[in-house]
Amino acid sequence: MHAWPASEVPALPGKGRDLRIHDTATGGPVTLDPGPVARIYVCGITPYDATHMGHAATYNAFDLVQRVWLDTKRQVHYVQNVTDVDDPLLERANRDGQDWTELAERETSLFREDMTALRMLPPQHYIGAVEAIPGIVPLVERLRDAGAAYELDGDIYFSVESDPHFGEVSRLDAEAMRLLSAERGGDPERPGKKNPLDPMLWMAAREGEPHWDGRSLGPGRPGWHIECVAIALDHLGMGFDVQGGGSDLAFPHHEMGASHAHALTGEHPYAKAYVHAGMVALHGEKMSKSKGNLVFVSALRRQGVDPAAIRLTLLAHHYRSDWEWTDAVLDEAVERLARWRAAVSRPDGPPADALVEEVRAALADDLDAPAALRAVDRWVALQERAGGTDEGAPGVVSRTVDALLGVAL
Ligand code: 5CA
Ligand code: ZN
Repeated sequence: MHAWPASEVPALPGKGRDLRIHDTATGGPVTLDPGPVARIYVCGITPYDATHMGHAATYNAFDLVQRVWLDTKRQVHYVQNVTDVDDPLLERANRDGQDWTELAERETSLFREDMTALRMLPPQHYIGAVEAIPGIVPLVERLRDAGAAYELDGDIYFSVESDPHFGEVSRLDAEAMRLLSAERGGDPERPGKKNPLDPMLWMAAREGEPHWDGRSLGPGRPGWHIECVAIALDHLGMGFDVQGGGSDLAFPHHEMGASHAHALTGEHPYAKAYVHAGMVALHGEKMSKSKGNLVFVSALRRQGVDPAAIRLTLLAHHYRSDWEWTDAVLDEAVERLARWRAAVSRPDGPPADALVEEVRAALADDLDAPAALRAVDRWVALQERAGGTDEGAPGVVSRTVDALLGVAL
């Protein structure tokens, strides 16, 4: 499917820095050394209740990854999916008495509009689960034929024991895995499975549910994890640089995805770093579709909130921390945006060369956007207090904020 339009990324003077980022699989920082083309896969939305601030915060984190890479003069090969068929989507469509394909299309369009408004760089390949099915079926057949998958009443399950690296992404103990599996789309209680954690690869057609030709698998639809693996392997191949998503995807989604890919290719690793964004909460609880405690990007836009202020609110929080969306954090960003805009609207100002390096250094150090904002705040405060005579400075600040933070002043 098509993605959304890209905003221009201005080139900055000097040279960008290599990204050091926290990797869930090693539990510490890794300095990434991508080739001339950096490769990133970011898990996309399941298209209903989009785009809430939790979504926006997670996509903001991976937009920064790309901006740091672009600043090092690398190209970025970015792939994102849309889970446009899955249990929760079908459940929501049924609940509301609407056609699931219409729901998915409408919400995906809204997501595109929100991403455009927030100036998130688009993926080069934006792929729906449904359009990926012809590529998924042969992978499941291969896993089954290699003995890494088995049948249970017509459904096909992946055997986690087929991957010696299973568990290395999330590094959780068996009990924690079991609890999270039940919570996040797995079925550890189903009798007859070899291991309770084994995830479904192919679900045989159910009465009244959509299904597709699965060749030797029979009619059905794909499991969740194999969807992302099929798309990532097709467009990026093994050993890509970053697998991204929110922290709720570390287990089971990214753990299972890595295992599927290891079993399919015999290669390791699937991704060089597994990067996870913290959870945004509202009223003390994780913003989630199931609880319905959501603040939508589109609702704020309709109320006239500048998308740049929404983006500054996201940037004011470190991507790895869990944080709470409140009116106050948005108000602070609105005020900051106004001050920044006034400061760069003057013909001259204090020198800005050091600022470019400060913002670069902050982002290269595990995407420390709050530190980057503080650096800009310092320049703005100096401009407000004393001004300066450097004619190019306001332009340099404006282009730095645009190129590295995605905020147009
Ligand atoms: N379609 C799958 C991924 S393949 C999925 O998880 N979709 S989603 O719509 O539920 O979430 C999309 C992205 O937003 C995921 O990376 C998820 O981790 C992230 N996300 C969901 N809720 C929050 C939240 N409250 N805070 C931060 N990120 C969130
Ligand atoms: Zn995914």
